[in-house]
Amino acid sequence: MKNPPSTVSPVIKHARLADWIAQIAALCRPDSIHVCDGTQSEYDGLTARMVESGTLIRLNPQLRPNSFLARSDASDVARVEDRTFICSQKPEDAGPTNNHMDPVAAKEILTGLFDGCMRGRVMYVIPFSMGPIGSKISHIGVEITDSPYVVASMRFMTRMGQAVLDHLGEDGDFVPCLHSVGAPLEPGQQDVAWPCNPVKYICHFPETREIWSFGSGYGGNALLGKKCFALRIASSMGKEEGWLAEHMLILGIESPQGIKKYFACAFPSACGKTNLAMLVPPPGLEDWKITTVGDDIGWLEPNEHKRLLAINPESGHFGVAPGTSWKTNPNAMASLTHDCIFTNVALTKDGDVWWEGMTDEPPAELIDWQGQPWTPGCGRKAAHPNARFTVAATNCPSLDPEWDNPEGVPISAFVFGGRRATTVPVVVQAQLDKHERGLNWAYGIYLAATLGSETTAAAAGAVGQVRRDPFAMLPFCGYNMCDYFGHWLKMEERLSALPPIFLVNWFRTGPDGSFLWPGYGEFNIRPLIWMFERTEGGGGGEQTKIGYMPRYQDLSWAGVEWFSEERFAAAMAVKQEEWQQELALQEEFFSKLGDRLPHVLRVIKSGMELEFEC
Ligand code: SAT
Ligand code: MN
Repeated sequence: MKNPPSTVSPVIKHARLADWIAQIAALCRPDSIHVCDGTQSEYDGLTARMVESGTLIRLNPQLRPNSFLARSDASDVARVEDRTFICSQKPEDAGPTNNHMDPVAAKEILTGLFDGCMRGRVMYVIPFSMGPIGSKISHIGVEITDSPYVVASMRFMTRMGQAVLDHLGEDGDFVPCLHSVGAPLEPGQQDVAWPCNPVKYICHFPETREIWSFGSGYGGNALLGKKCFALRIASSMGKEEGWLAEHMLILGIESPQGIKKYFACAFPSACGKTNLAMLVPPPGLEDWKITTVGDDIGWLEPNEHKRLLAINPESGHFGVAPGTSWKTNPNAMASLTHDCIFTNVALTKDGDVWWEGMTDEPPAELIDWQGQPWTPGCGRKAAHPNARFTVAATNCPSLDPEWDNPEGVPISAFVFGGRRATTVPVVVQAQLDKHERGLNWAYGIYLAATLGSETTAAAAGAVGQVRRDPFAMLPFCGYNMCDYFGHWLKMEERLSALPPIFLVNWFRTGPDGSFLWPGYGEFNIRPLIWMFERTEGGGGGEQTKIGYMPRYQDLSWAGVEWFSEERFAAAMAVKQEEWQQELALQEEFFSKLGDRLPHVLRVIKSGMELEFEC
């Protein structure tokens, strides 16, 4: 080892963990090693050093106490799906929707890239728990990273530090998560504010439960507890062990009578999950209460009574800033008033933050997300469309009292939604009269499996194209998508009561391109209330070709009497030609999935083709 690391503290009593740290240090050759204890003073020290080095800008403490702005490199602003790999032994276990790499070949390339990659830097060791420490549903990971920004962010997003080490004991299980920005410093070389590498690899080894991520410092590429562990590796753990790791927010909904339920809702990235999870019931419906368990990921497991219980494995929010305002999401705005990190938003003259949609009128001048002067007419966006905030869940006023309960919360319904300008109505329940229990479960899985959505800025690449995003898990399923559908189908045997499944679409537009449904804010309480009533055996509606749908009179319009029956009809229309097209697109997707696709999904699709005279 060229640069022997300095003292390791806290002391690691776990032999396998100590070995792994030593092995990675020998490979990456950092200047020193820092094992994170997760304390506030550690965080304060890290952020102070990042302010000194230019990675963070301290925001005006009068306006935004204990908060910081980070500006990423312009090339490192989102998840890189084409550089994300599932490295299973057999390519067919990664399946047709994932990039596959042979695990031995991947390790060889990665070992080459990690060789000496932390020279001139500190190697941080972050012990973290996904889920409440000690919960039966939780799992532990250890991330090694050379990015202090990642350490600071992981402190919000996970339970991390000494308590996790204590829980690990001398031989507890953990998922090793290795990360480097891939930018070693030569002696005397000046660092940049956001080091990263044009070469990127985000590799997952489901069989050995390891993650290796190289080259990016941004979001899901670098905060390895999130998409890499809590979705890709965890989905494959759940397949083996009989539970589910899902791209789902979890919200609590309480009726005026005081009946409380929890819904698990899956939407693709940047489709308003945070807004839905933090919804504030509008005037006329303030007797209803919505509370937040999580805004992005849910781990769901049947208990000994075959009841489905869920935890949010995260402990913070990494939310999309643009579009977030006191109008669209007051709870998020309240969360962001102190102790948070913003990435790639604009800086105001008085040292505060701004992004598109935060206020109706933009400030007269700003510094944009790349550090350039900005004025309203300049033709550029002030914040990057995938600009983010990172904040502790405990900052959120709508936080559910059970959010940290190690037992989890019982799930009463599943909601799946995409961003679709046409075809898909505001809300439909996956329930067809002709089906029995098992087949209606399978029908719900069919609707989730064929979910389509327009792409967003959350991933690098073109924005606005409809792609199939089954269960909103396309970029996050750590194994063969067909086997994943099979795993969901099998849950039927593992559950005594099957939560009803709903499909929703907040994004349908009229002929002039404007939204028929008023976006993804408080308005969505109306379908939520109808879904709540359905779980209670109520909720009026009618049978249609695609399921059970509310009529105009079945939703509450309290406070928004201006929303006409005609407009509702347009937002709910199930059109023959659109569904014929939709089924043709689904066929394309099914053929791509190949012959591991569960037969029942094909049978259901054929039934739909008959209905729509394809
Ligand atoms: O994957 S990220 O955590 O960067 C954000 C997302 O896509 O939801
Ligand atoms: Mn997400």
